[in-house]
Amino acid sequence: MKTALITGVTGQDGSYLAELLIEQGYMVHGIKRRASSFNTQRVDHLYQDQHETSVNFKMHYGDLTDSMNIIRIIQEVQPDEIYNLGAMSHVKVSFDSPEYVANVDGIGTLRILEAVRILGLEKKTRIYQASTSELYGGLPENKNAQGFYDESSPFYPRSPYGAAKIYGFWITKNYREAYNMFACNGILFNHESPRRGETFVTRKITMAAAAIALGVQDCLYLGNLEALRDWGHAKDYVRAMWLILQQEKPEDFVIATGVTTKVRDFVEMSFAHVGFTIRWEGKGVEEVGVLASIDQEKYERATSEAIKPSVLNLLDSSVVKVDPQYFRPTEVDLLLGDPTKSKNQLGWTPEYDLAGLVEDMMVSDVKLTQKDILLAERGHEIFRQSE
Ligand code: NDP
Ligand code: GDR
Repeated sequence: MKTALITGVTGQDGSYLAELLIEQGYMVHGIKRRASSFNTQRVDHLYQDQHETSVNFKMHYGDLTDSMNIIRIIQEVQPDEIYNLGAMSHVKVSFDSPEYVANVDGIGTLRILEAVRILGLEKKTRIYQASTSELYGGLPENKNAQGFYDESSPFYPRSPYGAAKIYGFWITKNYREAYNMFACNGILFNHESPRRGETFVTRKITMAAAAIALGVQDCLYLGNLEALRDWGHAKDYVRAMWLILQQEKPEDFVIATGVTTKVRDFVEMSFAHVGFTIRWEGKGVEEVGVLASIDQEKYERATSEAIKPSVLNLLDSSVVKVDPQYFRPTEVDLLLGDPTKSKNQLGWTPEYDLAGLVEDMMVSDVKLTQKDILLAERGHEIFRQSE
């Protein structure tokens, strides 16, 4: 039985990866942070009573800012594979806490690599580092001749997050070259899912589209509608992480779909799921998305409900508005990855396309909103902070 250690196991990717590795027969250890409220919702279904005999999932309290803790956990677990997914992963928030991000996302990676070395596990332990398309910064002149970013495109990070992750990228590569360690970067483009954090743009959109359709929210406020992202499904992307560590030689790989889409188009696709057509009016910060029509059949299919009068009242009103507070001091305008190397060498192909991703997220968020409405009707208070 192989043993894996996942940092960031309570996050979107960590939870899907833990499921995948357990399915593959691994003993999975995860690092969770101590918090004053529950932060393990994404992995609660994997929890096992540690008194059982055949336990294959275990969590340890820890933090990537704490070297001693990292060394102790790795010493105890003796992992065959480490997936370093822990990070402060929100690009906009990284402008508010740049030092913390450097510590966790940058130096945190060093702590993992150095712990493996200190413990003499260089030969045994393979390491996956969660690198990111944010390293490219979206500079048009750095794309390859076909218009994509690939493994040899130059980096130009545009945020404290990107700057911290670029250290993580290079220190991983350096430990591979300096100490002959099996340490690899997956340069993953954006990937989303029903488990995506609520403040990333796709999830913010699908949650709002569901809430507006069900009559519990009037408007969705967004920043840059023109940004283009190469969006895939997290379930497909964690499979690529695993494949990267199963290769004969340690190498870095771009994981992407090769298709890029505007934020505004993701908005249209999400609302279309519940039968809403959006008409854009105005320009710049004055631009609004007006609810132009509702397709009754589609609405009923998506919600199993008749359209409420309060929802019909929204016709011709602005259900999407631009709020400059969501603009970033420096923006990454366009990301588009070339997955040729991962397709050829890893044999990786995504199962979900963008339509399938939107469908999966919308079905889940409609259900979640209906559950919230039901609970609220029965007197339970629901607190969902929309950002
Ligand atoms: P999430 O934000 O969903 O999860 C991040 C995880 O890191 C959470 O488990 C979080 O814990 C944990 N974490 C945060 N700070 C610390 C810390 N100081 N010490 C230990 N753990 C910490 O991110 P994703 O799952 O989406 O992404 C996984 C990784 O992949 C991240 O490193 C991200 O930067 C990177 N990445 C993500 C992409 C994407 O599109 N999703 C694309 C490319 C790279 P808690 O739950 O307590 O907050
Ligand atoms: P990103 O993801 O910054 O690409 O980082 P995010 O979903 O936050 O933003 C994508 C694009 O949408 C624009 N945008 C908004 N973004 C947010 N969050 N909220 C808004 O209201 C909004 N309106 C428009 C953004 O400006 C941006 O252009 C994600 C993270 O998962 C990183 O950890 C990961 O490394 C990269 O993807 C690849």
